[in-house]
Amino acid sequence: MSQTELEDVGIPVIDISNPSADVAQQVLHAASTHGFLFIKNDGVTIPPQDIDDMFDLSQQFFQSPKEQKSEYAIHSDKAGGKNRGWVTMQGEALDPDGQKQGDPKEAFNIAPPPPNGSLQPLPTPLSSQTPLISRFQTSCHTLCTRILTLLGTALAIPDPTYFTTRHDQSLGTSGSIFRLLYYPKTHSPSPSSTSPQNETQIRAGAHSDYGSLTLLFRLPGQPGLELLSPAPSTSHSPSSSSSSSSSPTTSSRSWTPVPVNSSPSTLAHPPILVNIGDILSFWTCGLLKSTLHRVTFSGGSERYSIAYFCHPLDDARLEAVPGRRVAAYGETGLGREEMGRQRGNVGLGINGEGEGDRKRDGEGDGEAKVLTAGEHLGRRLKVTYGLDD
Ligand SMILES: O=C(O)CCC(=O)C(=O)O
Repeated sequence: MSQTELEDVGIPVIDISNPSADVAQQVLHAASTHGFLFIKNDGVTIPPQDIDDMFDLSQQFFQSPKEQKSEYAIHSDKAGGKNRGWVTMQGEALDPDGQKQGDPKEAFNIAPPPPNGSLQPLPTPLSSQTPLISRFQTSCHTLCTRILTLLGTALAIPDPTYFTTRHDQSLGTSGSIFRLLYYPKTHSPSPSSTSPQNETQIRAGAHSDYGSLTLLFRLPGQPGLELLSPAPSTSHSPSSSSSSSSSPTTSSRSWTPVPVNSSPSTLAHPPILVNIGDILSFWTCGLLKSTLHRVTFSGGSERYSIAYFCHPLDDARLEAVPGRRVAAYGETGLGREEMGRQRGNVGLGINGEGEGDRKRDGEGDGEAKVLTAGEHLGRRLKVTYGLDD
């Protein structure tokens, strides 16, 4: 059996080591219901020893002096430019409306090397481990490419390489980011502390991911990730498109924990958590779910995680992929609603575009503006970090 259902959230663990039409449908089903799935770790594609070594390296880095980390501040020239480098505590807000203070966490962002180029400048101790970092990035990208191939098969996209050519890192630059994350203890032992040790805090605000796929690695005994349960299922048929009753309600949705290892007794290595990002939602008219998630746990604990945010090449256009299934979903109420949310996140109107965009770009009335992946990421980062263009 290649699929194990988790009783708590129902996120399946899928074994993709023997890809088939059935496995592709399993991946599509999870991606279009939860927006999350676990991939069974085959022990080879991303070797468990590399995962352990990356966590050790990450701990060494985050425990290094603050002055050393801040020399490689996020977006700085020294760290290699935009979206690369160290994010200090509360240096970013994933949910700027809900988290006025910024997220209580640190991060370090590493971009893939450009074609024929080398890795960005790295601080100690990361600089002494560039073979491990490069290998890890490449392994993550290989796994993402396999998942994208399965999704393309299940969606019956006429060009089977549609997704993978748009993620071929030898052809150009992309917004992909390999990210080390550290959530330090935040409680103060002083009796006057306003943040008691056991009080649960939001450590990464509610957000969906900006790229196409995210791989997430966590440590056993360090829970905290929660996803917003899917909207109640309503009719997906095109005929429901004009009915307001096809819109999901949010009242029955709730935050649900995502386990680190769903089945420790049967899985030798924790499975790799995968979630769908905004770009796959754009490409599939909302059929694939870019699900809101967040991190919460008590201020008395610390936590590490590692993420690989896989993005298409910067010049990839975010228009609906060819194929009947995606086109049909785009006509449904759920598809329109999701596209409205996605377009709103990047300042575009629902069917046309934002006022300023149409005038600036001189496009036709009512014609929806198509962003490239690079433009989309630029708009998302602007909100997260308050960056200028
Ligand atoms: O740390 C985690 O488990 C999740 C982090 C996350 O969702 C993110 O950085 O986008």
